[in-house]
Amino acid sequence: PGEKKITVVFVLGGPGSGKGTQCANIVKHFGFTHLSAGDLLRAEIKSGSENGTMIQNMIKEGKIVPSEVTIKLLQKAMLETGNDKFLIDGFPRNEENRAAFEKLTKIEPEFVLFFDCPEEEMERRLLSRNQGRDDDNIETIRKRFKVFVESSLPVVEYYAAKGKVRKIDAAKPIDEVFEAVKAIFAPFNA
Ligand code: UP5
Ligand code: MG
Repeated sequence: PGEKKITVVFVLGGPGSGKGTQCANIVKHFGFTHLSAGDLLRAEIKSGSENGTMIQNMIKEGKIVPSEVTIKLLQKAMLETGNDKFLIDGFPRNEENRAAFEKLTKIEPEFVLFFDCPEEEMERRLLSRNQGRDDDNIETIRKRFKVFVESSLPVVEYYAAKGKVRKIDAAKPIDEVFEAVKAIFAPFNA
């Protein structure tokens, strides 16, 4: 009572499905703050933190970093912004991430925005991204796809069973994907 309600949307989808690209569009139109768990972890590596080497090795192998590390970074970023509407991009990636976030923050997502894209299209995008990411090589990309199917899709299924998933065809051009995204966020335009 009296507490400001925090709105969280989890943005999920395979590697290269367009999460970051579409989050940038949502921020411009709907006043959310974009928190990419992957970006926060990469910033942690660059900062020279004691966890940096461990995080770097896990990302290179496409593995999921322990939730306590990721959740701490997300919580810190949420507090720092002062906003009350967040897009959490690329998290939770497994059942343990999901349960730990809920337990520690008591936050339930408003809904899950799920970008559905075939692997061959995601692979094409990642191989032509050229942003110097350590994990954008074909060996790591295959590992990322495997982890996504085995560990992350079950999280999407968990929320689908609760009626919370808004699925988007992410194989279309960027502007067409955003038209579909806009329709889902329209209620937040008030
Ligand atoms: N592009 C985008 N949309 C397009 C479209 N509709 N048509 C054509 N091209 C399109 O897009 C990727 C590329 O495709 C870009 O060049 C873009 O222009 C183009 P982007 O928006 O960057 O896709 P995104 O889904 O964000 O891809 P990303 O590679 O960031 O997804 P991942 O989920 O693989 O990466 P993330 O940074 O979330 O995680 C990286 C690693 O960090 C994980 O593998 C894991 O090791 C670790 N991690 C954790 O351990 N825990 C976490 O909670 C999060 C990450
Ligand atoms: Mg991304």
